[in-house]
Amino acid sequence: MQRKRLLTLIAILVIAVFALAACGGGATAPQPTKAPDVTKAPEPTQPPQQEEPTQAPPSGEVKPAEEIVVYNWSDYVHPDMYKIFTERTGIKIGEDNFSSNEDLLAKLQGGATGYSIIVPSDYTVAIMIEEGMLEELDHDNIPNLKNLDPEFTKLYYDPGNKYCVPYLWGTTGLGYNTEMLENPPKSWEGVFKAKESDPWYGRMTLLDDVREVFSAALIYLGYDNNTKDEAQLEEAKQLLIDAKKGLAGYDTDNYEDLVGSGENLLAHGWNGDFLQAADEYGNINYYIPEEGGTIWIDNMCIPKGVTPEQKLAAEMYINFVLEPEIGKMLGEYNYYATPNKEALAIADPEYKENPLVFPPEEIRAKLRFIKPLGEFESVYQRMWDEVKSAQ
Ligand code: SPD
Repeated sequence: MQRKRLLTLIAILVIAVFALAACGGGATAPQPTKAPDVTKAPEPTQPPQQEEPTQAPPSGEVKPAEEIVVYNWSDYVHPDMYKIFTERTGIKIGEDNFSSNEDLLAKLQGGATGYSIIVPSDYTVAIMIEEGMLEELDHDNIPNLKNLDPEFTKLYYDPGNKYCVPYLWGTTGLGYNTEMLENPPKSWEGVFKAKESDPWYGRMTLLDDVREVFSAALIYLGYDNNTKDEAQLEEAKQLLIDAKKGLAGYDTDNYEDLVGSGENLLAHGWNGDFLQAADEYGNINYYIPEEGGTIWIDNMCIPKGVTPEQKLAAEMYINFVLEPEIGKMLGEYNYYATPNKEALAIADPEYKENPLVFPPEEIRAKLRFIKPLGEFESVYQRMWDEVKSAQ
């Protein structure tokens, strides 16, 4: 009898200790936060195990298409994302790539069809909505919209996410080879007025992107990067023409690899592209020059002209991307910032505390959005053509 009471007491004590441990009752010191090292990658994320089906196709007459094509920027998905989605839904995903918002716009305006999801940046979404180029989203098919940070549901170009869902956001600045360049230029002046004695002279590239390049030049000159003042634009154009002699070229597709391999030392480009390449080459860093840079939000949208079946499959894919585990996997792999608050809640500290992915307030204050300019967009394009064709 006494032994039985003793055993019961021991059992209660054991259960209590386990319960306390499970509740985190054990005292542990908070981990100190350390500045993230951009040259070292966090461990690749394990593809999440399926807990529940992504989303049962809504009952009704429409069945999702068997295959859809996403028209996206290159290197902008986690390598397992499409596979996981296909395993869950049976819907296959193909991908085609564009290099700039202007290329995407021109292609669709030129009548390209076959894409069920496109990924334009903020100002291009505004243009596409204005031109009636996007389908309205059926929010009933995208219940994971609730996972978006509220900040991303009130965007100037699409309040209430009527036409699109933010995918990732990032910044545009300069990346450099840390082994071959000890002191990269702090100011855009080093890019636009490079001297022959500068180690990066002739070994740097600018993005092949009209609005990004003019934004950098206008920010350097102290002007609004969305100016409609032709005299300011002329000045920026002349600066860009004079800067050409110090450039290896304009490049949007391989600039980070050319910096990593040491062929170039410095490049204008997107934060996540440099940080992904830093994983591969181990010798790249990224920064925003002292005058500032640009900030942007890329979005998943459905172009007009898709079939109801493609639209449903596209909405299922958008809903899938909004799952917390998928959002975490996508952001951590690409080193771009997720707009998904539930993904962020479960993300690794190394990701969410990386100031090159989530810039601190003093840097945020120096970042500018590229805005839609209506008819005036053609003035930028004309000046860009003049820059590109100048000898
Ligand atoms: N490799 C993915 C790059 C995505 C860049 N999109 C942003 C463009 C902003 N002008």
